[in-house]
Amino acid sequence: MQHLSLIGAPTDVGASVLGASMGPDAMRIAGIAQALRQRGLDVEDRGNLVGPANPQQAAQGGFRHLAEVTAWNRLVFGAVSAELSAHRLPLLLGGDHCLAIGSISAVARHCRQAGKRLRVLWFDAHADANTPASSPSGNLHGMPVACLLGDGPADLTSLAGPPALQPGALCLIGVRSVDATEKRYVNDRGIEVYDMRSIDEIGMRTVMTQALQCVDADTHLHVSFDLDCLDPDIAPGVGTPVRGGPTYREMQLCMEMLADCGALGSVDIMELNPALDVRNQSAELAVDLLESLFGKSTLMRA
Ligand code: HAR
Ligand code: MN
Ligand code: MN
Ligand code: MN
Repeated sequence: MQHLSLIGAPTDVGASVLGASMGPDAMRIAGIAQALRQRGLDVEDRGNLVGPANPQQAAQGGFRHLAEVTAWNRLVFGAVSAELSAHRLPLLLGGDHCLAIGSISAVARHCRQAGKRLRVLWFDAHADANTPASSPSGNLHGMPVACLLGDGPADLTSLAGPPALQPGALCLIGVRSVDATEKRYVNDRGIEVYDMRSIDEIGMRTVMTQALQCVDADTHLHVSFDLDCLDPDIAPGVGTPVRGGPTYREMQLCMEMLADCGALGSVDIMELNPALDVRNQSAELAVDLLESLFGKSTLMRA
């Protein structure tokens, strides 16, 4: 039996648009724990972490709310580390995407200790690869990719000691809103990216086959899912929607292929903003996709 722990991180300190702080409870209202238990998983809901409020201040030195973002990421780092040590799969309920710094730093340290190779699939409309020098907004949810690669404020780049990720461990999927500085950052480092154009051209099946090519029995697969990756027609409850994202069927296929690869070790489900949602449909969609990620299939498969 797979053992799974839900960790709520109710904050929007890394974003401009308020409301992602209500994401964890909206996913609970959509029945996340019950749905995953129906899949035969042992699910513990650890409740919500308690961290600092959002001070809603302007950027200073290139970023907003560094102290609060650091405090939240330390909490997430501790909570995710505890679940990994207990051989449970942490499922982080965001909260804005800056919190992936804490979760992936914890996963990276766990992999170093366990001698496992880490693979991170980052599903997002955005590249999240700004640094304080390049960020147009100062919002730290636009910088987690760079922080995890070692570029950003030291408080955030060194949560796990050395940088959490090497560029080759990372793969971005679904991106379609990338700042010029981010484009250079990603290309200079040779990061594997499947933007919407490549999904259009080669199809989601080939994208996922390639993204999972290096995954083997010694790999810990981390899925960091920013719900704004999805087309806003089906997932309106996000703070920074961008038109032209993957369809429901494309994302279901992604989740099913991830389930089949058998290497899933940890998950972030981020940026759900119930204040912008329509009758909790984005939360319900997130739960639906998670069911597929944890093995729900239409029919028995050989
Ligand atoms: N690239 C822009 C910035 O850095 C926008 C970031 C949008 N936020 C996210 N990221 N939801 O996934 O401000
Ligand atoms: Mn383990
Ligand atoms: Mn993001
Ligand atoms: Mn995004």
